[in-house]
Amino acid sequence: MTIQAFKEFIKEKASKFNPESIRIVSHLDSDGISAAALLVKLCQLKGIQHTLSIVPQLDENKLIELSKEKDDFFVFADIGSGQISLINHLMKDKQVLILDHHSPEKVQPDPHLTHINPHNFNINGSQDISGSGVVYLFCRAIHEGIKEFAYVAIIGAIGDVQEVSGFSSLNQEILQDALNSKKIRTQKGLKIFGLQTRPLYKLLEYSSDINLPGISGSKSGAIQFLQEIGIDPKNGSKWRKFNDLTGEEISTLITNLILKRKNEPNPEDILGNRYLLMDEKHDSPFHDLKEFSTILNGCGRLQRPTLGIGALLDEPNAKRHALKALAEYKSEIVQFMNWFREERGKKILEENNYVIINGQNKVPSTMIGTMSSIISKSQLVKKEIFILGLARQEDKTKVSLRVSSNDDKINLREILQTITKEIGGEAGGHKFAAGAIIPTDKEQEFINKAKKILKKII
Ligand SMILES: [Mn+2]
Repeated sequence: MTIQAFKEFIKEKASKFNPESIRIVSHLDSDGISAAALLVKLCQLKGIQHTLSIVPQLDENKLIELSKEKDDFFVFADIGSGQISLINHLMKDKQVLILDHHSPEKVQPDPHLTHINPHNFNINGSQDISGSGVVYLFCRAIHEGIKEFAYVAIIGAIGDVQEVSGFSSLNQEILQDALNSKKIRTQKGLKIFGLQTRPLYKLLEYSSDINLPGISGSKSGAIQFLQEIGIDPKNGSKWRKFNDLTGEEISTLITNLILKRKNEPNPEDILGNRYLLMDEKHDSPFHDLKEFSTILNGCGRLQRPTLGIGALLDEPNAKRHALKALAEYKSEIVQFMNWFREERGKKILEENNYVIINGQNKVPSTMIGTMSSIISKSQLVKKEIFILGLARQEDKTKVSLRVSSNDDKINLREILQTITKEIGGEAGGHKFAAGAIIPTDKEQEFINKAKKILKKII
């Protein structure tokens, strides 16, 4: 019922959508970039003029700035639901449409504002639909031609970590559109991180998400295992990667990994879904939608989101440059992960159940969330731990909170909101990945309060 009501609501709002030109304002991550690409496509299909801004977040200053622009019609995508009262107040003279899936601020939108958000229909916006998914449903209600691009919303959902052994609810419906359009196909594959990039033995050695007895954490164990099952880990002097394996070798590998795990609760848990773009060659980085999503994040973090949009709209030049951005992004990540390792025991604060990284001006604000996520998923820290990252962004400080735990009761957004309510700033995000913007002179106070709260949980 709720899904039906949500779709009816979207349909009704879509039927009234008839602007000559729009200003698209979207979020600087894979989901936001995917959302923007869908809106650009809709504008192309409908002959609507458009301009575009991609922003790291929507705060008061940004809204004041936007309100002074000459545009009459704004579409906020994957962003805006947390700022209803600011938008009510600051953008009175504009038409505003919000297409978002973040937890909304509990405020009635003024008549100049149309707010479309799954949470208002009891649909779980952290899992069942992404920002680009909401945009997709809206665009689909206006023009059927957008169905060709359903896979773009799948990339966005993957970017927001909504794919957990498949998709649920509205995401599942969008996936069906993507499959029907024959743009993508799905395939069961190994779900080990770094499949495209790491040498095979490292892939197995660093398999932090899944346990491979005798192999996880052991270089010699990984190499010996490969030799035992008849897969040469090397080709001449070069370490082989997963992509170098033949089809037969891949099935041998998978069978033997499952055998190795015969005493684990779910031996087959090494297999996950892959979503593959039919038009891309099998060795193209754009072939696998998970990898595509990483490329979009790279474009965003390097402040070149339009390359990501171009890549989604299949522009060869943009795709070429997006790959360069990905390479740069990866080397930046390596650089800041090295910084993290060097500063342990120095600037990094570690206690039983938290790690606090105060990056100040040393870590870019566009990198701190990614770093916190990577650390929380890595073997650098133990399980059941919070990762709190801070970094300066112009005259403010950006905060990211992650957790490596499967405890359903933990709600990171609420933790950050509790603190910002006391010391100022704005918090948003999701249960398992949340962020905030605080005044820089409150950094220390924020850290002190966070320590107290985090100590009490887990
Ligand atoms: Mn999102």
